[in-house]
Amino acid sequence: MRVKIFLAFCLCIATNMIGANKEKVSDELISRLAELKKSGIMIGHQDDPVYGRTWKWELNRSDIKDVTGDYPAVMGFDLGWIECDSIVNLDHVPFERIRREIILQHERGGIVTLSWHPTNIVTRQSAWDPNGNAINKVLHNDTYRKKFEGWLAKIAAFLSSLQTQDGRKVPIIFRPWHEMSGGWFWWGKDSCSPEEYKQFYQLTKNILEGEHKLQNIVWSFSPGGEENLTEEQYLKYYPGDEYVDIIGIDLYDFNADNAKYSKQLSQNLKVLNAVGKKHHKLVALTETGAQQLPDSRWFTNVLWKALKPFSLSYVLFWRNAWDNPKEIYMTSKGHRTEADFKRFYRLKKTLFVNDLKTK
Ligand code: BMA
Repeated sequence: MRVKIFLAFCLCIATNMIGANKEKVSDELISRLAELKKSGIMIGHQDDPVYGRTWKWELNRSDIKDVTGDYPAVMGFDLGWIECDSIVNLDHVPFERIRREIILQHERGGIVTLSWHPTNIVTRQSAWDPNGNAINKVLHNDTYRKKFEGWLAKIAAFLSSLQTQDGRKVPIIFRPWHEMSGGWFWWGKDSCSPEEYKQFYQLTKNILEGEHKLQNIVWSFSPGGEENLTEEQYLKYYPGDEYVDIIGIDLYDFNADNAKYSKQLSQNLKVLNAVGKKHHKLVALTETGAQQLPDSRWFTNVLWKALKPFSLSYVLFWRNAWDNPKEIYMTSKGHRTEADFKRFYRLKKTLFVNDLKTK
């Protein structure tokens, strides 16, 4: 009997020790991202495997795979409308399908990043309604605080449902409350003060990790790019080193103004790299693209020339919207950029999912 008690005691100590040393899956992802950065820049695409320029909802398809035979290293998905208990997101992609694609991407060795465009919590209009003083209400009014906590419970349920067959949680990069330096979202610069924004971001993390005990989130902070950005400006809404793992910017080549885009991208990435070094954070171009891709050599001639000098974790191209021909940001079969994208694919430093398998 005594021997049995002793053995049980040892087992208990051993289990606790293993538990204490066990790394969070989010920390494993952060270490892996730091390692991968040494090999090159991972290429990503929003909604890549669920629809493309000329198709939607097919399985095992991707505009990038149609052109290169390979999936992107990073896939982005959006959780907008999960807060309303909708079964599809704001772009009509079923959440079941998103869950499935996240797990598939993880199993093939790829990375996943999630954005969230929730409806305005006060006005119930879209994410692009800056009215209602929503951040202040979530922070100081019990009714809205409760409502927000309810929303995060739904996010938590979804994130904790991301697991492989053997029960391991899938780590993801979560990028909530993005582009706050612009005034178009209800969490943006015209709707709250920088202090309120920081508290709101911190609250989000504290609830998801403190109350819901999620351990699979890598946190990303991504203001919009700006002309002549300074470090101080970049950090205006920064919630703090303990809340953020990856810093990024969202910057687009709108109106086919390649010169303006290249100049701004280089200048902004310089600032971002300096901030990343000082704060020991990974750096990414968290959203980008040339709207409608009028320039057939844009990928190698414009984007890559600007990106090449920098050490970045990843770049995420925005979606080839099935519902809006204006929102085309990625190549596809038969598109004028197809040949150039193949060249972009073959560059040693651009990483797609096959390049990650062994790493
Ligand atoms: C925006 C646009 C919208 C879309 C949203 C979420 O930038 O692409 O059309 O609904 O992202 O994907």
